[in-house]
Amino acid sequence: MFVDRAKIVVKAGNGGDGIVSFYRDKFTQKGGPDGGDGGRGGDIILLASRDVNTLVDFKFQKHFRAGNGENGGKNHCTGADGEDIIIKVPCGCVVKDPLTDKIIVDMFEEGQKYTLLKGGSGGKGNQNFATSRRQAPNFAQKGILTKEKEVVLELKTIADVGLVGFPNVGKSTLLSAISDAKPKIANYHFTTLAPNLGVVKYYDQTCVVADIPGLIEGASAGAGLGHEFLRHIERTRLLVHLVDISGSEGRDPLEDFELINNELKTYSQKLIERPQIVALNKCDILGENREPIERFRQKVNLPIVEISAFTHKGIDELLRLVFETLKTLPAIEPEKAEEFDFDADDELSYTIRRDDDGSFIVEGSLIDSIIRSVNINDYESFAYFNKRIKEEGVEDALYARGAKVGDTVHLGGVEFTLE
Ligand SMILES: Nc1nc2c(ncn2[C@@H]2O[C@H](COP(=O)(O)OP(=O)(O)OP(=O)(O)O)[C@@H](O)[C@H]2O)c(=O)[nH]1
Ligand SMILES: [Mg+2]
Repeated sequence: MFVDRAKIVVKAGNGGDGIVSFYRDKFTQKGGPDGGDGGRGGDIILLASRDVNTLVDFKFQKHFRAGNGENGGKNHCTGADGEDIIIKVPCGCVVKDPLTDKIIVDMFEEGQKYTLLKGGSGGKGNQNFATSRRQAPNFAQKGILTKEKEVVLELKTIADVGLVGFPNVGKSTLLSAISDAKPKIANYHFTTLAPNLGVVKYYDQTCVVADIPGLIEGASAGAGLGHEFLRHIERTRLLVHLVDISGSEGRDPLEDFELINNELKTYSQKLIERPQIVALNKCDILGENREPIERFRQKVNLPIVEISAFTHKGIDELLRLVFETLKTLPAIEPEKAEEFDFDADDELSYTIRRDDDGSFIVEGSLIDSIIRSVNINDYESFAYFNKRIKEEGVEDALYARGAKVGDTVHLGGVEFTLE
């Protein structure tokens, strides 16, 4: 099964919580704070690898969760970090946001790594919050909780040359003649159902050639296997347009040629502007009859090579021309990533609940975000914290929930009295 598009669900690890603890031993009744920090959550990392060439694995495994950081321990112990998850994707895998269709990253090169999601930071234990005035801090920070995200993976083959043409014109035969690839070849239409790649060597040069399923009239509107596979030659530098010049199936080679070009154009202007070399295949069938070749040459003003993928006639000339042309063409560039922030759409929110002892507990991403940007040890910073809480309407919300002056409030691990 060839799969070139998949949607996966990923989640980085939560940060572990910092803890509240005080040193105790036989001789020390009230030791200093020794609550350790939480560990960092694991990241979700993508790795481009030539070991994989389809996205089929993601049909079966769609969920990836990195490990959570462990909570801190007594005696200044930092919690263990969560384990990263490395997801192997084929080279040429473009990662997109399903909501905005923005390109997050193009996994272009073998070995390329990309951190898709960062694990949540661990919270600080109470060991961090002791000051000369507050020797027994009774609070610690929570770790950051991460959210599940969806991304779309789309495989866009990276090849130097794309082979296009009608079904049965000999594209796969040509690929097997010039490269190490062993595609299926047979005398019927749509033998090739998924792109085949082959590495072609010519003296000291190499290039990658992609053979795709045959196109027919109306492919751009879904006829035959449709034009879906043209995506796999979008990133080529050069097209080799194969024509059955023998007309062995009773079609006119010139009409075939124009028809395929029309389909390319309908798919994308860029594709029709791509340099083309025309390979007139199955010349062996024509024998001495040069009439169809001359007729084609009169009408088409492009580099034309007469070949037989079957007998290998003209193959060397074709390769020479292909490599000569490639030298003049710019390298393939990865697709540009667009500015994208996974968390941009996350609404910062909070909830208020009442504890058994009557105190109020305020929790949520808004509180986490405020508290993390504040150093509670520092007076000015703490004043900023108070100001933000007011500005965001948390104080009003507390009063609306029935809180009164003098009530205790727990907010992001900080305990204070409403005044
Ligand atoms: N006589 C002759 N037959 C050829 C030549 N090239 C290919 N063939 C035959 O044409 C038929 C189709 O070849 P394929 O290579 O499968 O054609 P294709 O273009 O890949 O076809 P699809 O994958 O269906 O699009 C096979 O029977 C080949 O043996 C050639 O140069 N001369
Ligand atoms: Mg084929």
